[in-house]
Amino acid sequence: MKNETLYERAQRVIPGGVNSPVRAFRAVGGTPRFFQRAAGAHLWDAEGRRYIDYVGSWGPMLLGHTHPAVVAAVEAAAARALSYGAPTAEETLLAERLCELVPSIERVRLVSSGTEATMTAIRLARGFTGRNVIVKFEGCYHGHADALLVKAGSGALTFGHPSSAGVPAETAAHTLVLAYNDVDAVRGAFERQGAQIAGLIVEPVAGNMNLVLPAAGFLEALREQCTRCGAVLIFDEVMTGFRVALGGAQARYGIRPDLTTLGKVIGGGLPLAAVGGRREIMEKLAPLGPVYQAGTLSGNPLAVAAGLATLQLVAQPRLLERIEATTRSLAEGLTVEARKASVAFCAQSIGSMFGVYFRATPPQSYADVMQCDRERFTRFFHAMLDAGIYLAPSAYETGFVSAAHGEAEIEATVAAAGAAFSQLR
Ligand code: KE4
Repeated sequence: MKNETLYERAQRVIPGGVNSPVRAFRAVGGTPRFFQRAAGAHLWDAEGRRYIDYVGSWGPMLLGHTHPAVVAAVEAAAARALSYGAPTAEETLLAERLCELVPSIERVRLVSSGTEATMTAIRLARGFTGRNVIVKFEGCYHGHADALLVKAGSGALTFGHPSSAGVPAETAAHTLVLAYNDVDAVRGAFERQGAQIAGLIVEPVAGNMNLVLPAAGFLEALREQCTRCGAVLIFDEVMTGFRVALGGAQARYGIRPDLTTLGKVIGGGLPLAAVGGRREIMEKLAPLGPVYQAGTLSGNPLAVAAGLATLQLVAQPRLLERIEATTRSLAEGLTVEARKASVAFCAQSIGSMFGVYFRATPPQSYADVMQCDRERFTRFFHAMLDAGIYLAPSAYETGFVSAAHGEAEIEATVAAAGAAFSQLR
């Protein structure tokens, strides 16, 4: 069946025809691809067309699609039960594994989405400190909890305004939005309002305004200011966890946050996320403490089985290093092709994440990202899609490479990019 037909039918019953906005291709135009099957580095759409996949379900598919060991683990779990709504030994095994792989996590609560994890982290920071103000950064996305759907206020230090309808101004007023990588702005905010700040949440490597790396000293400044003022430092590693390094960006940059949120990879493609960190903060959570949080399907046995199988494979020696090398060769190959075509373009990678930018140098800030040539990205995106390369349908998303991407996939992608760049001149 044609993608267009499926899209028309979907729009009759699902808002925008999709269950998550970015899937609708609104940023790039055209018809979303409806997929029917995936294996390794590849996807097949409803028309039977094959694509090399660089979205990877927005991060979870680090091992590649339908890895046999993960599928077998889910099948075995499903044969026993689909859900209990009661504790299982396997949830403890996964919790122990997360504490082992991410040492800043002393206690961890499993939930079903990254949004739930960050929403809980915010509530914990407020419950632990008795304060209300939350600091976040422009261009960082932490899911769609009200407190985090906030854009920068008019002045650098004025409180936020809702970035979505349906979020009360009173809610947004407790959120302060600063510029990513702006250490002076962070120091200023903590100088003025440090005693009111409950917590600061950050993507330690930003992946939701395209890929933006932390500037030297930025993460250290966040740690220093939160420690000085007794605010909770929250690393949102839903995307960076196990992609930037086995222990997450916190391991790569040597910063110990107070709370960490995880998701995506730890569920291996099934709905599973987590919030964890310092014992004295986490033990504020019900049923031990006064901060309420709950979930019917939290720790679902199929998702936990997928997560345990995934993490066991991800922790294999040199696997992440190999994927990092593949990702680096992709970024380098794309850059060489753009230079041959004299197109203003650059690419960079960290771990198994990569960013492509239609500007001369990698962006250091949200403002830099906004200067990227979106029109050229859109033409590039469609040329690559027509060539069977599935990139994220937005100039403001990060690309993901998996263990299943090999030389053949990288060579085919770089060749397709060479042809696409030549059309852009
Ligand atoms: P979910 O609620 O979508 O599971 O996670 C929210 C979230 C939290 N924190 C970070 C750093 C995230 O990247 C995300 C979700 N990422 C987007 C991709 N940019 C998910 C894709 C989508 O919204 O459909």
